[in-house]
Amino acid sequence: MMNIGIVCYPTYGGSGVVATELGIALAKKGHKVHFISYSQPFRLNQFNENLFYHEVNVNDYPLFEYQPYESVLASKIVDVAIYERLDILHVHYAIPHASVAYMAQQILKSKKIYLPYITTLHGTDITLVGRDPSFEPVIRFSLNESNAITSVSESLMKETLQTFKIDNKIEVIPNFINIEDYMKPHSPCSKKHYAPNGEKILIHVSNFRKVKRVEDVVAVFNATREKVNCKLLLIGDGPERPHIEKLCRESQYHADVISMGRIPNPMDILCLGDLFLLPSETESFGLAALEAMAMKMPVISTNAGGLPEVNINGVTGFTSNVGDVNEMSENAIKLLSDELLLSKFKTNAFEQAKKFDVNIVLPAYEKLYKKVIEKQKIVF
Ligand code: GMT
Repeated sequence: MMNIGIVCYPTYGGSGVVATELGIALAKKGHKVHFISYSQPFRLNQFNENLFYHEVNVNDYPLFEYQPYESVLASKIVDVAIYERLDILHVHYAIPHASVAYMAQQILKSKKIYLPYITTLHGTDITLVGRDPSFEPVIRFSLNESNAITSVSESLMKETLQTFKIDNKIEVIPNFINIEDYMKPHSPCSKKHYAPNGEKILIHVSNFRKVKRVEDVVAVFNATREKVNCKLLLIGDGPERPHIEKLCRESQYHADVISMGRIPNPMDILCLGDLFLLPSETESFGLAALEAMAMKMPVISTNAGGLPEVNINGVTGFTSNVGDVNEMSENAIKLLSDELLLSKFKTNAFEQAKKFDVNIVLPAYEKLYKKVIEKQKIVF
């Protein structure tokens, strides 16, 4: 069994969710997992004797316009590595975690302790933020220094290799779900609450950032609602939410849209849905789509980034070019007005989700950890 440090963002977002679910799954297998973050990751909401959480607190000082979070995080990693005897550090999201991991590794080396680190790329760390020249040299360096790099999709792996000069190999380990969790009974409220007259339920879950193109969700819903009696549930919160709610209020179908904000467990709502909408500008993987599919929901998404690796066009849902709301609406109407077709797509979505089960994906991470630890023992 290994002592594993995990650094991640605790906020609502795919990378934090994947890091937390990975840590929980590793802990259940008997590994000791130490989360290091600036607040408790929101999905780290269960007890396990193998799970530990180390909070990074940055003290305020009048001199700082920007608090030196990276320095404090590096110091915390050093502390945890020494006293908890970490075998490996796994950082999720390259910025700034990969360069902080490198810094911690160097400090530990000076104390004759060797801590290998693995960087998992999640998407916007490469596709949006990472491209920014103000980050590029640091990202490239800290990726090349990583003892291993993983990417959550083939598409992100290729994009990273095109964007940065990376000499290191990038291993694709896709995101995952625990399919067993999705097979348990869920909803605390019945479908009738949202769809009293048997309306179909469309769902969108995201952090309401521009990249999610939530206005396209509204456009697809409005066009679909013209032909099919349906409701739209919007789950999540973020910078675009006020603008989206304004759009919905101006629509003739405003009474059919429910904007719920963040909910503790999306499964409680996903189990009510008939169709999931994810019209993102870019999506390295689309964990939200996979979670919906695990709940037997077909997906209407774009074909951007890694989405086609998850949502198979014409099988588990449909994929369209970014912004093609007409095609997305036509596909939504086609699915929702044909019970047989909808039921077939629901089954297909579930079957596809099973391929991303934790029991299939987790061993790939464990194997990589062992390989990296063994290799470093030889080098050091
Ligand atoms: O989608 C976001 O804005 C959040 C972001 C994150 O880093 O938390 O999500 C990224 O990582 C997820 C987990 O690997 C992927 O499923 C998302 O596709 C990816 N988001 C983008 O690429 C926009």
